[in-house]
Formats: sequence, structure tokens, C-alpha cells
Amino acid sequence: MHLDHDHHHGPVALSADAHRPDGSRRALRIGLGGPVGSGKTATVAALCRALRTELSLAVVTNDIYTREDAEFLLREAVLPPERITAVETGACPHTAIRDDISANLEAVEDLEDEAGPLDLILVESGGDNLTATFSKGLVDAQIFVIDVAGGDDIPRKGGPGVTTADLLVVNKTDLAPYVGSDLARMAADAKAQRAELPVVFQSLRSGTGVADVAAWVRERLAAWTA
Ligand SMILES: Nc1nc2c(ncn2[C@@H]2O[C@H](COP(=O)(O)OP(=O)(O)O)[C@@H](O)[C@H]2O)c(=O)[nH]1
Ligand SMILES: [Mg+2]
Repeated sequence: MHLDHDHHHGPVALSADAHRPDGSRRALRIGLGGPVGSGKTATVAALCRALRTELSLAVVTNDIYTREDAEFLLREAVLPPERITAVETGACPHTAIRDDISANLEAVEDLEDEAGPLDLILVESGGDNLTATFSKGLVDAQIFVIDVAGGDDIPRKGGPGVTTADLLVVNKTDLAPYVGSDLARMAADAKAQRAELPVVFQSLRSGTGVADVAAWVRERLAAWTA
């Protein structure tokens, strides 16, 4: 934790600033939100595998009462253990990424202090419903992950995650034939909700789309360091 850490104002002000107290540029922070089971942890794992040789990166997971997601990432060895931190959020996962972000800010700052210098920190939310989004004081950009098995009407239903996330990932396209989800309809509905904001259709089973998500992250990082 930084010495100037102040539980009322310090973390947000520090976070919005692109520099750390020593003047170096802090890591780009990207949040991954979306319903429980849509594939956030699996996407984090895929991004780590795609980017870890070219970037210095770390991950913060948010679980309600456990450290399951962090333990999964550790078991899969997607990154060295000192680059993975779990925040236990208690009852309301959205609170920890939107309202009282202090535990998450502490986690990202500690990672930079202890495992840094870092280019990128991925923050996975505890998983909530369609209304959960990250505070701009915690992350610089956010990815919202939904899946085709959750129903092909989700893009049409909207909500801030679907309509405003910097990137929408529609995951598990491999399951579409089994659950009767119409991918063309999902694409059209997402386009109607998001206009020019990007959408990637992904299947971690077949590996489709991961390269597009990784390319989007690289673009954000290039803009961040420019
Ligand atoms: N068939 C299929 N299963 C997936 C895909 N992505 C993730 N899963 C599975 O969906 C389940 C939930 O994924 P997880 O990443 O833990 O979801 P989270 O709760 O959003 O973090 C796990 O059993 C994953 O293996 C995919 O693209 N296709
Ligand atoms: Mg997860």
C-alpha cells in the first residue's frame, strides 16, 4: 500500500492518475465483468497465455467467499503465483468493483509494488448480473463477458454491461447449436445496443476469438502508453 493511501479520497485520485507516486507510469487496468459462469476466469486464463511472453501482467480475482478463481488460475499456472491476487468480496460482488473499491485498489497497488513493473493488470469481477460495471476509479477499460447458453436475448435486453462496456465478448459459441441460440440475432441485437463499440464472438473450447480479444487489449495498451 502506498504511504499516501487515504480511504476516502486517495485511492480514487491515485487510480485515475496514469502515474505512480514515484513518477513511473502505472499498469493499464482492464476489468472483466459479466454473469456468473459466462467464462470470465477462462477468458483471463486465455489472455494470460496469449500475452504473457510479450507483456508483464498480473491478475486480481474477486470471489464472494472463496479464492476459487485465483486457485483455478494458479492450478493452470497461467502466471507465476506472485502475479495472482484474490479479493474476497463478501456478500455483494458489484460493491467491491463499483462502490467501495478500496480492497481492489489495494490489491492492484500491492501487485505493482511487489511484482512490478507491470504493463497490464486484469481485474475479474465476482460475477453478478447484467447491471454490474466497474468504477472508472478502478479500471481504465472494461470487458463484459456473456455466453450464448445464457439465452440469445441477452444482447437485446441491454443493461450497462452490454451497452457500455468497451468490449463485449459473447462466449461459448460452440454451445449455440445445443442450446438453440441464434448467433446472427445476437450480433444484430448487440450492434443495435452498442453502435460502433466492438463485439467479439468467442469459443474457448475451439479457441476462436481469443486472438481478437488479445488484439483489442494490445490496442488499448498502445493507446495507454502513447
Ligand atoms: N463449452 C464452453 N465452455 C466454456 C467456454 N468458456 C468457459 N467455459 C466453461 O464454463 C464454465 C464457467 O467458466 P468460468 O470461466 O469459470 O466462468 P466465470 O464464472 O465467468 O468466471 C467452466 O466450466 C468453463 O470451462 C467456452 O467457450 N465453451
Ligand atoms: Mg470466475
